[in-house]
Amino acid sequence: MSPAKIESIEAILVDLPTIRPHKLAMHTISQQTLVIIRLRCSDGVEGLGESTTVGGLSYAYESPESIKTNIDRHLAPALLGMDADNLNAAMQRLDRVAKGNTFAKSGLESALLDAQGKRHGLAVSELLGGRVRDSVEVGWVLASGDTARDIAEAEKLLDLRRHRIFKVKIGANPLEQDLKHVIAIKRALGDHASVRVDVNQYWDESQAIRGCQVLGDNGIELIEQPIARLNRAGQIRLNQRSPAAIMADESIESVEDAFSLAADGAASVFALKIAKNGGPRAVLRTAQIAEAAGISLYGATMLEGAIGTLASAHAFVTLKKLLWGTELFGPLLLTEEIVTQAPVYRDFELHVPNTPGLGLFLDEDRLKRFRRA
Ligand code: MUC
Ligand code: MG
Repeated sequence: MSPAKIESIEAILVDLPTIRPHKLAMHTISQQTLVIIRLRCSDGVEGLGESTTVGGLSYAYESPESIKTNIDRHLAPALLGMDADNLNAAMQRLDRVAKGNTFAKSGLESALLDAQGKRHGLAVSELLGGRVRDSVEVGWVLASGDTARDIAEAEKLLDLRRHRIFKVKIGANPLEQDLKHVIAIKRALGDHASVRVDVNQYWDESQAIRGCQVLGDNGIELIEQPIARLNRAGQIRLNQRSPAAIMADESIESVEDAFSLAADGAASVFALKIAKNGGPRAVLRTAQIAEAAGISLYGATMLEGAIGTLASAHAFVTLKKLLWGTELFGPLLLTEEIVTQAPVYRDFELHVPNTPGLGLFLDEDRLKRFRRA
């Protein structure tokens, strides 16, 4: 039998409301735009992927609309007619056609993996070499902007046994106000929870020196991207002096970034995002760099819906160590689902299906209702 070919690729924008405003330093999210990829093959198999970003153009250099345009105009045409099972050939062609564009490439790589898994009856985690666990711990992000509301939200989620890791979004307010906010949350939750922060690059080095010291002294375990990704020398200095671990997030926009951060000693934890590396296989290359360099790992998100979340999770369950857990909570922040079976969250963990592909199918009625006209 001749090998299945890639026959068509569709990138679909889907606008879904969030359960509450989600306030990051640079942008408040009250609606998330998913970029869903449908990749159809000549044997009738369809693969699903997701190329979602956060906050329009305020977080990264690609917006949902530019991701869709670049897929429609440049990336999809380059893949049509190729062998659907040959991911090496497909991804190498995309790297020739497009510099960067890791969000678009991540959705396409995920869709190829989903199709391959469905075709051969294997879960994506098995295609990636095999899982060493069936579930991953999932933290929650406190980002209502209000201290009392964040504490009440965290206490409720602890009671429900849904999350015991909380990342607090800071950076938009004056430093001392943000420090008071985080310390109040940590005092209220005590030893029942791990509390971390994400500054989204909003401090300068002088603020970061004080911020990291005070937060570290008050039991905050992890400080994500305190200063600008471009200030590499500052990141190295902070990583040497902060009492709390420093995690690189925005600093990693490619596997090569991960290598140079590791070589420079600019972080002791890496946030792994399939979207920032170019797919589930690409993110595992970053994980391998980290492992070789003695850097620990966190399974991060771009607030994807079910498809991108499970594409990430299938990669993360193959890792030897995932010391800092994950934040694969994207589907829980959305009020609506566009797949037939929502991902399963139970006892602080996301349970990763072991059925073919990603283990998901689209709900066509819901997709029709929420897709952008
Ligand atoms: C980021 O900066 O980490 C991930 C979780 C969240 O709340 O925002 C995103 C982006
Ligand atoms: Mg971050």
